Amino acid sequence: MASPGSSDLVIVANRLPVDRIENPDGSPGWRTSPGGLVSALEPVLRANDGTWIGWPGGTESDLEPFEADGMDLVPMAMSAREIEEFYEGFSNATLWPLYHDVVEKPLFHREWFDTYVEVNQRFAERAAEVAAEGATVWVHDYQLQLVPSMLRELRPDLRIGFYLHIPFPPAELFQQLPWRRQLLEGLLGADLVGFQLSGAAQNFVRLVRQRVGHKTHRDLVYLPDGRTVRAAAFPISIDFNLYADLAQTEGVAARAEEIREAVGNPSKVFLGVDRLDYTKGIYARLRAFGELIADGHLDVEDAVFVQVATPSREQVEQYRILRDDIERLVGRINGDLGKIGRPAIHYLHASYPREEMAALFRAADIMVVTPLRDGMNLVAKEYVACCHDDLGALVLSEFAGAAEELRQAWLINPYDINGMKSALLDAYRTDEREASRRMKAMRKTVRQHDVAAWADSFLAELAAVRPSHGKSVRP
Ligand code: GDG
Repeated sequence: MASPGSSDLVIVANRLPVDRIENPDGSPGWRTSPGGLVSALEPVLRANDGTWIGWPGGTESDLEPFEADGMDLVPMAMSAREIEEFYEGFSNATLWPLYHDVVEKPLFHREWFDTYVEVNQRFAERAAEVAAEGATVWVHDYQLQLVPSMLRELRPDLRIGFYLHIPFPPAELFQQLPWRRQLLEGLLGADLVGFQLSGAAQNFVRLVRQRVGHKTHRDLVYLPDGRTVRAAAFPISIDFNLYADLAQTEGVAARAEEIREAVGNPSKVFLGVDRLDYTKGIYARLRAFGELIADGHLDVEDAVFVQVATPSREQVEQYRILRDDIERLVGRINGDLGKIGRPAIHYLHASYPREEMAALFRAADIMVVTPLRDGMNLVAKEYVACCHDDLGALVLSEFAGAAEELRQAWLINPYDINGMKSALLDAYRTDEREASRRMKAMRKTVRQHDVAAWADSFLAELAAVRPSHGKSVRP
């Protein structure tokens, strides 16, 4: 057993919550990158001598642990080859498409998996050094599925939780993976395996029964060594108050007005905000909007679509192809249907500060979220939180995890273009009473189930598995 460190709570994630910046004196520094996960975990990390282990981006080596915003951060170096094979390769060109319904063909390369094993081993070793005796270690996401079992091997005294942010596929798809058994066994190193939805937890338990041969009962897996592993759903959320408050600031209100003005003050603004990813259904949604204009149901003087596509994974080939496809489509729709000063679609390939996002949400009458498959989709919840006057309509794919909670959205099947067109039109034509009835209900749901509640419930459940084992984490 490795000798223990001093942290009672260790977060292990592919990325550290920081970005490289240049200090005023020219020296390199760090800035914490705000995100839901950080804001939810920061208070628990502080209360428990917590440490966050992850890759800070880039290929710098010789990085020393440092503190940022009161959090202890342990940077993991990544070589150019590891970025290519572990991150862009196995994580984002094998697992990502496989876990998202194979909407793109997953690529299977043996050397990518070997590098995935190496990188996971290094993360596990670092966590084993940092964690105190009996500490809680919470491992995040698909890049690190082998870490739980590797870590348990090194430190059987730890309480280990794992959370998957993306969907967990049905057995019929997961089975394709040449390394299916290794991944299942990797996850079984945890005491608690958390998923966005209960269907994913059920997929996992069924696969463990079929492929690894362990006994299972409901959400429990019984291991031969007497340990049990629980698989359950913990739908992730956002910091509701942060978005609700931000949307009501004067600056954001004024900027929202400016945005509406800039797009020609149409009667309705449609909005899409996504990482430029083939799972997000951007192409189909823009096609549906374009057809509504071509059919004469919508007029460019009256309705405009703003699509923010945040640059993402630009080194992965499928992402480059997707970008070209979408840009060709936007060009064609605007070329065929736009007028001088009145493009049908305002397309922005860029990323913006959070205030600008809040202003866009506030400026939008109809938020269009149409993924082909999505673990949760936080954008849908952020929009709801920003609709401070209860107005605004959400068109939401049934295949986003968020659809299980946001039942009052206009739910659509993103593969059904006609269905999507009629939902867009319905949302466009809805009266204020109906929009407000739906939005009120959704705001109540997101307010009650915010990201702090998510983190608390996961950690409480983790503490409840094997209560006599390990220290407990203070809320
Ligand atoms: C994965 C799962 C699951 C986007 N562009 C900008 C920006 N964003 C922010 C959004 C939102 C986040 O990034 C994206 O989260 P999503 O949930 O929508 O999607 P993924 O990135 O695919 O996240 C997903 C999530 O993990 C959490 O478990 O919900 O299903 O796929 O917060 O607002 N933020 C800023 N500028 C941008 O340009 N500031």
